[in-house]
Amino acid sequence: MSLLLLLDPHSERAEVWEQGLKAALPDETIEVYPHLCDPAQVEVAIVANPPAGVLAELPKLQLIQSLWAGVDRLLADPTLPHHVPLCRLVDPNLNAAMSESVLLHVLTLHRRVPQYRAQQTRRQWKQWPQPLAAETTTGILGLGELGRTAALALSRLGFRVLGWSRGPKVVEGITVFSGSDGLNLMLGQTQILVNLLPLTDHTQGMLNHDLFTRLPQGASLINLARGKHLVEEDILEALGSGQLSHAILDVFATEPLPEAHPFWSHPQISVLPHVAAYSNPQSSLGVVKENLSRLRSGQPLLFRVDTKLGY
Ligand code: NDP
Ligand code: OXD
Repeated sequence: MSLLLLLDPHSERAEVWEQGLKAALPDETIEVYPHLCDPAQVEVAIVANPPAGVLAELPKLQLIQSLWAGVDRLLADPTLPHHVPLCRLVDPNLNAAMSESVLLHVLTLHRRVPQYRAQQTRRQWKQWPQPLAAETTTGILGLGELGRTAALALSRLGFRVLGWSRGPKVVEGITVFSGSDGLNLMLGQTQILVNLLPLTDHTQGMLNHDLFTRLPQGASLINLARGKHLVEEDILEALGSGQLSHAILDVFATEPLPEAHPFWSHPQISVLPHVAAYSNPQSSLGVVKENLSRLRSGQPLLFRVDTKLGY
């Protein structure tokens, strides 16, 4: 069985993945795209945002294993071979890294860091009220692997945490909503909204004017999922009108964010270059190994994507 590592051609970490994969699987034949001897020999593709069209050219493919948690770019490839199982990355280290990001950004907003930074530029000494975490309500869109872990971490810190998922669920200490009525109820109480939804036909563009008006005035947004969840003109309008006070954005419809983009210099937007949680070769290759062994022994694969639902 031959394995093919297929990465985004602009990946800055291609070498780390290649070395990690070869060290984790010393007995396998591993090729790295585009240096490929015979496409007909490839049975497993280990991918991170591969160029569109390549997977369709591997006639013996039996497994597509994503090194990313989100598979929206893979599913957007019209030539993706849908008969081949697609599995995504789930990894405790990714959950831990994402929870750190969520805690960092929620605390930043809760303790008014952007406001104090702006005061500093004006040499202004002004102290604002300091509510405790228990007096602040955070709402998490998406209570999957990453959202659930982050919600629990916020709750441990004392925040009141609400969460929204597609189906109803129970998460200890978190008030969970689902459906559009549930979303309304959650938004009406949410002061800091965190997006950790997958990008699907249902979630694309949902961070829009209509959603912002359902939040209390002065609420803030943290988008750590995908740029296409957000309608860019609508966030600019909501910040300008005071409906929202600040947005921390880690992901963008176009990445890297173009130099001339208005987000870069907006005083109420903090821009981060898609760094909320990196997939870590050391820990995530464990999942790859496990799925290879399951494929060989005919056991059910871990973390298989439902390509109809899109996550
Ligand atoms: P999961 O698939 O584990 O969780 C997805 C959650 O979203 C589930 O709770 C699901 O509900 C909910 N959901 C999906 N569709 C809907 C819908 N239409 N309405 C309401 N809820 C919905 O994903 P992960 O937690 O592993 O990852 C989430 C996303 O985070 C990834 O898709 C990726 O885009 C992003 N990400 C960003 C990173 C970064 O560095 N910025 C790093 C890693 C991931 P239910 O539980 O009912 O199925
Ligand atoms: C992912 C990401 O989906 O890094 O894993 O965004």
